[in-house]
Amino acid sequence: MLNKIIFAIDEVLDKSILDNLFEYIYGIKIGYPLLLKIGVNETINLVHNFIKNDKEIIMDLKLADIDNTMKSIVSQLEFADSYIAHSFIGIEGALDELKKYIDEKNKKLYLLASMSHKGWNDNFYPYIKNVISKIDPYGIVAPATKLQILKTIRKDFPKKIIISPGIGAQGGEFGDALCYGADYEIIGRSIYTSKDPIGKIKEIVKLQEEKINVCKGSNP
Ligand code: FNU
Repeated sequence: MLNKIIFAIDEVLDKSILDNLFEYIYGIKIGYPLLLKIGVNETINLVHNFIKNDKEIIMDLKLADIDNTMKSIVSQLEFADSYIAHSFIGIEGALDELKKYIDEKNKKLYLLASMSHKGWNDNFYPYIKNVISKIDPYGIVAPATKLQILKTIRKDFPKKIIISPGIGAQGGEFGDALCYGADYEIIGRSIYTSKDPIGKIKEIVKLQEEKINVCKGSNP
């Protein structure tokens, strides 16, 4: 079975529902909404089975600060495997030290290359591309709502893991980002607002599989 979903948990869920989704999920993405609603310890309890069984836990706080502050944040969230940071903050005194710190802890850094909302300005992409090239993160976040920029980012970084939000609630179609170069699709509301999250996730996996079968071998 295809295992290409990173579940964005931005809402408090029943632990049993989450555990039932386990086999369909590659990883979990956690951000401010959940951390602020239930706190760090409750969050750890909620995703305990995923931590124990080595599913990737991605901390999406879009770090964008000086090195010392970002390192302090990461040090308090060590249950995560990976951390997302903004690229626009630049290298010296920010991403260089953060990358070193995350490497020392054997964790992973994802850098944002472009965002999924309409107002994000991709004219800055050449600058962001340069930062990403120099920092050499584990992975990149790129939007499923803008497939041409996703395709460009994949071309520019052929070996990086690309994770892609903007599917379902934000308008991207399930499976499209996988066809345009993403390794995983980040999906939140489409799953957790569904009355039947398990049924919904099964349906999404099927749609992803169908899309991949069509685009496989072709070059969208
Ligand atoms: P859903 N997210 C996003 N766009 O949506 N990290 C970005 O460009 C980005 C993100 C996150 O819409 C967003 O914060 F860099 O409910 C949310 O947690 O499917 C998730 O991806 C999308 O959730």
